[in-house]
Parts: sequence; structure tokens; C-alpha cells
Amino acid sequence: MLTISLLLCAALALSQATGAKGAEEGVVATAAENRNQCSTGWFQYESRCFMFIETARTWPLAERHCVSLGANLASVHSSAEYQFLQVVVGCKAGGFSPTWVGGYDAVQDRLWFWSDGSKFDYQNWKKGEPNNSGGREPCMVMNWGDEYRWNDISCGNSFPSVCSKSFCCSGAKVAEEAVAAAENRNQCPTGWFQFGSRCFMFVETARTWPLAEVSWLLSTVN
Ligand SMILES: [Ca+2]
Ligand SMILES: [Ca+2]
Repeated sequence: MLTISLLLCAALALSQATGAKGAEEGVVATAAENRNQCSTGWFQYESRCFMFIETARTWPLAERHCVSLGANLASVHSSAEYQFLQVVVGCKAGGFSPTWVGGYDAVQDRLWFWSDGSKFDYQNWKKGEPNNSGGREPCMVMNWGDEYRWNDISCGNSFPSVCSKSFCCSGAKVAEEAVAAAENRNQCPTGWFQFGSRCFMFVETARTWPLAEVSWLLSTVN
């Protein structure tokens, strides 16, 4: 196990030095120029930063801890990204131990969302999961079973967690927003209204809360 974690940490360090790329090139990228743009303790993958949180918490308390760091529990959008998460956990935890990520179907059973609001466009469940074993299982844990995939489980269990946040808005975009605010022009698309740095739209169609959220995610809002 020690050897594995040493290898994973070496791979992680190299990926951060050269810029993490997808699984096709191996998690260790060979020819990328961009450096790690995340702050200390965070690991970059594409446009986001990831951090392993060793302290075991329930899912909601893990999410709240991520929010306190300006992040959310991690969402996952490709197998390459999932492998990267596994490397981060494997390096920091010393093995592929069960770890909270941001998926939940607490609002409506079997309708999954990511807590960071991104599209639920990739899944990697263990065979037979999600299964609501023994009743409701609304929270998602990674590294489950022999193949280290996903399970739905009761949110009151305690596990370590992975937080993720975007670094897109820390530099150029904030400056751009400040200039726009100074010029006082509406940066929102047609039909949207700006307040501060965000755009708002009233949607007349009545829907349940989860379907309202889903139709949102399926539209072009991102
Ligand atoms: Ca469930
Ligand atoms: Ca389950």
C-alpha cells in the first residue's frame, strides 16, 4: 500500500508540474505547458482545483466544510477526471478509501444532482448501485467495492471527502467583471437581468423543485 501511495503521489506531483491531462495520455501528462494555478494544498485538473479532506464527516457537514473553503464537494464529469480524483485520494489517504463526492438524490429519489450545480453528465456506479439499500440512500461515495466505483449510501455515514472549486474567476474574469461594473453595462444574455455579478431570469412554467432545477441544467445556462 505504501508503494502504491508513493507512486500515486509521484504521479500527482508530476501532473501538477506539467498540467493534468486526460487518461489517454495517462494521468501523468507529458506535454502541457500550464502550471498548477491552484493554491497550496489544492491539485489542478483542467479548470478546477481539488483538495482531499482527511477528517471524516457526514455528507452535509463535509459539504459545509467545502463551502467554507469556497468550494463544494467534488463533482465528476469524465472517467479521466474520476481517475484524477482517485490519484488525489490515493496519494493523500494512502489507498483508495471510500470518500464523499458531491452527488445526491435527496430532493427526489433517483434524480441525481451535483452539489456544485454542474450537469450530472457522467456516472460510474458499482454494479447494482444506486440501490437505496435498506431504505433511502441519498448521498454519493466514491471508491466503493472491488472496482472502486460509486455507491449511494445514507448521508449520516462519516467519510473523508474531496472538495473542488473552479479557479476561472479568481484572476482575469474578476478584473473583467470589475471593469464592466465600473462601466455599468448589462453583461447578461437577452432575457436575463443583471444584479451584481449574476444574471437572473423568471421562468413562468410551473414545475416541481427538482424538475425546475433539471430543466435549468439541461438548458444553455452554463
Ligand atoms: Ca438513492
Ligand atoms: Ca447503495
